[in-house]
Amino acid sequence: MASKEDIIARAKEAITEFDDEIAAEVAEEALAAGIDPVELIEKGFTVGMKEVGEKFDQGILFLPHMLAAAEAMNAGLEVIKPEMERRKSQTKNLGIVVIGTIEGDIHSIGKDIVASLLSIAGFKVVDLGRDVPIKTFVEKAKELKPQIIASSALMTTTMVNQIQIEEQLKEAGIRDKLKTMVGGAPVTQAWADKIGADIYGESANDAVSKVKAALV
Ligand code: B12
Repeated sequence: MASKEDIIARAKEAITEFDDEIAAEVAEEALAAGIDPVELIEKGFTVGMKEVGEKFDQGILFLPHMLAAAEAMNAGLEVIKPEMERRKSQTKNLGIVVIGTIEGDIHSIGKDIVASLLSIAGFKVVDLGRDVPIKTFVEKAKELKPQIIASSALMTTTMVNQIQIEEQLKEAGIRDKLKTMVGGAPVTQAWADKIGADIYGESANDAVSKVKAALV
């Protein structure tokens, strides 16, 4: 049987080669070998995605490549989903997290992973999807009274909209009733501090441990 390192390396390669069939195949193999699906995502698929992003940045790859890489990643995640679901059912409800990709931004893969890991960790996650209007975050905060409102931003041009979440929650008079969490590739702890967000999560695992530290 292939080693764990080998399987994880092939998961990364499936993304950089835009191969959805191999991505699904490697995911099956990883599950059969008992590899932690979270590790497969973070050390394999995500690393491949980052490489594709860097090459896009350098003008070596183009938009169709990013799309194909995203499709390959989704094919791999699809295979892992049932195992993630199985883990979920064994946990209890630790609180409500409302999450979405910020207005103007359609990147959803990272947000989906964060949502899925929070859910496995025992939180009730309400996923608003992508390109979510600021007013929807605020409406859902009023309606569901979550402990956390989390937003994902993958672009420097859309992360500025996270300021609006802070402001509109204040205007609605509910900012002190919940905690805000921000994340996404261009988002940093310094950005979170600057806009007054309570929690910054660098990765899905980081998000889970910080939400737990804040609430549990
Ligand atoms: C895949 C991809 C796409 C796919 C998205 C498919 C999908 N369904 O999501 C497609 C092809 C559709 C796409 C489109 C575009 N993209 Co694009 N895309 C990417 C790429 C290559 C990877 C993103 C990704 O999925 N990474 C994998 C995931 C797992 O990582 P992640 O998102 O960072 O998430 C992790 C952490 O950040 C964190 N996290 C994420 N969200 C959250 C939220 C919270 C609350 C927390 C705590 C943590 C957290 O946890 C996650 C897991 O560990 C990035 C490159 C990059 N370096 O990010 C460019 C990138 C983000 N895209 C970019 C651009 C420019 C675009 C387009 C504008 C291109 C165009 N000309 O049309 C459009 C966007 C249109 C729009 N309005 O949104 C730029 C943004 C530049 C900028 N301004 O900052 C990037 C950086 C590429 C580049 N180097 O230039 N893209």
